[in-house]
Amino acid sequence: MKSLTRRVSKIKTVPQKKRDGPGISRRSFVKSLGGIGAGTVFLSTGIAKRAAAQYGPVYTDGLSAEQLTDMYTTMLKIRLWETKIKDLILAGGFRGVAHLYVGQEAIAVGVCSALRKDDYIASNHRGHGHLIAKGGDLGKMLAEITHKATGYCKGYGGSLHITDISLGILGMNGVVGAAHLFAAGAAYGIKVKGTDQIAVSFGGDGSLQNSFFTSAANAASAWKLPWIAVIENNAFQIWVRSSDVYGTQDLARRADGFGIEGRVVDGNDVLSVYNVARYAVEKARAGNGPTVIECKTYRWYDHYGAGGARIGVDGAFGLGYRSDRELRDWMAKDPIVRFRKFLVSEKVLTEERAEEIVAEVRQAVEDAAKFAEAQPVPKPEDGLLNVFAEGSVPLHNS
Ligand SMILES: Cc1ncc(C[n+]2csc(CCOP(=O)(O)OP(=O)(O)O)c2C)c(N)n1
Ligand SMILES: [Mg+2]
Repeated sequence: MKSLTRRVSKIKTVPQKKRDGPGISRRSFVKSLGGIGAGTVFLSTGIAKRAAAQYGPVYTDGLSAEQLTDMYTTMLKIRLWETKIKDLILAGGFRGVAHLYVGQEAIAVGVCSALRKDDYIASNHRGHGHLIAKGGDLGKMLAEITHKATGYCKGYGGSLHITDISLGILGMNGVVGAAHLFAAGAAYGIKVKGTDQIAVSFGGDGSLQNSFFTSAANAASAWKLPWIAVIENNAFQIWVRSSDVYGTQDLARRADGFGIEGRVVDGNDVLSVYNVARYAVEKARAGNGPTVIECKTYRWYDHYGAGGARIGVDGAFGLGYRSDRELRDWMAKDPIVRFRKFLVSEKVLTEERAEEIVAEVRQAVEDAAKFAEAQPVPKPEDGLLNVFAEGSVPLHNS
């Protein structure tokens, strides 16, 4: 185990702020990692030392075999639970809408593994992964998505509004970018209360296009709020390629103008994401303000639903706005396959155990689907319950 933690500590971390600075060039640093898709990404000992000095603390150092296995299991939960939803949509009779997160699992798991249960997350329309990584229940989530009376929001909200305050989940949200303002608001509340919690917002590359992020970033910077904005850059805003509508390649640079530290990370490498998230969390808990983390990634399915997908086949092909080849290139960087290879090569898991976990998660997903299927739909006569508040609101003195 000792040697594991030592070797895990050599995982890459490339803070954008320093990557063009003196010392090891970004090019030779990345080259030393063995390249994207290489599975394990160790640095040689000499470079690791210099990288730690140049690129800051390496938090993956302290991860136990149990934590690493949990991260693998949670990524699989997201993958297989959403794959089930895709198959249900294709089989027909699926009630509701779903923006699938498959391909981006390393981001939700890397970030949420760095958080405490009492920290907050505010999620967007592609948020199932965030919720599962923060401890959301697979059965209750599926019941909500299929509008059943025992779902998270009693079937009223569907995929886009799942909330569980007891887990710090402030809700998914269909309004692009709004999560940033929600989380910054929660971070303001944390500051007023004087606790050491953190509030994280998840948004896509499109979430920087309107004023929610601007307002949130401005306030978070001015008041040093414990806010972390995670930008999941999956290259598209619906069917529009982000590189066609942004003048900058690294969206983390948007943070510069607000005086906020912006970092770029490989969003398909769960340990790299964890490392930079943990850095931002430690910084915010110590009262040193916000961070914007841009994670480069790719979604495997269409913007929503299951267009171009088939039952039993991963990925959505034949879509007009992207090439199958581009999708296949990204599927070759599958964050779960990469992490599993790493865990097996580090002897955290055997191939047999890794496969057993797949079977266990598959069973949990089937159980969740059976649970959701058996749940009742809300009664029409209850349609106006939970819409209006009951009781009275005390008058304000001033
Ligand atoms: C304020 C607002 N504007 C427009 C939309 C329509 N809309 C829904 S998703 C989406 C694109 C979001 O892209 P991105 O933030 O990159 O997230 P991704 O879907 O790629 O995960 C848009 C424009 C919306 N829901 N809310
Ligand atoms: Mg996007």
